[in-house]
Amino acid sequence: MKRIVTVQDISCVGKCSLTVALPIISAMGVETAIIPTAVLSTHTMFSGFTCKDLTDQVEPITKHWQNEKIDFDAIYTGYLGSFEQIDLMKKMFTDFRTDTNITFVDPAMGDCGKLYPAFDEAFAKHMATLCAAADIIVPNITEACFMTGTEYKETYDEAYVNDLLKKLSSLGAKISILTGVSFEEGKTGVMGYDKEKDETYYFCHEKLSSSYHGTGDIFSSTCVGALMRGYDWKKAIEIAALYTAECIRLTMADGKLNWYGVHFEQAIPYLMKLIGK
Ligand code: PXL
Repeated sequence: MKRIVTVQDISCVGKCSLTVALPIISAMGVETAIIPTAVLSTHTMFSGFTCKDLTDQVEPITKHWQNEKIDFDAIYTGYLGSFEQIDLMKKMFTDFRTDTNITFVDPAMGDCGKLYPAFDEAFAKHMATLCAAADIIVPNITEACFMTGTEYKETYDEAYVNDLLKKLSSLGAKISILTGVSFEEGKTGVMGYDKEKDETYYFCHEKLSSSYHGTGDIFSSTCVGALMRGYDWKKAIEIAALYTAECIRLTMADGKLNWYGVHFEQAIPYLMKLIGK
């Protein structure tokens, strides 16, 4: 069985970061170690959330693991809350590098042209330095624009997306995957670029009319799980996109106003079918 470690916050309510990564990757049959970077009462889109920072725990935890010679097939970072946490992750990538493992960065920082309340442009530029150290990165268009200093556009063409992918690749990652890429009404998808093979791949599917919080984390977690199950990155993004869309479909079908997160739990049987389990 493969073992990964994911490093992100625990938002106690809100179905994002560790509370989706841990169940999804575990359900995919992959051992999932965690480093919680902070404990929040909810994610930061709520007002009045509490937050206990755990940055000072990261080094003692990783040092212990090094003493115990614990290694990981993937290191996956999500929402990080400070410059210091980004720097600690860069160190962790170096300290835990093996001949075969992968580093996967979801630079969770914003959406729809805006950064989340806790972040500014300097933070996005610093996150770009973590992306530079990763094998695979999965920003959405907003995050990619902030990291590369590109103007954010609501409507765009393939040339704009290709340009963004090239700029992301020049940061340093081997494979750059842009989420939320839509060229036609009613469709959305993901577009990836493998710099070593100079290969681009676009997977698109039906666009659902609602958008929910935490879907980026669901996409990334599923992608890591699928990579660990042996799928190549192109198949992994297909599986992740289809599962995320199904989570949204089930949430919409529920009919009740859902002001946080999606019903990812109810879509787990579908995910198992996607990975042939
Ligand atoms: O899903 C991204 C995310 C994760 N963690 C926290 C957040 C957010 C998005 O707002 O606030 C704490």
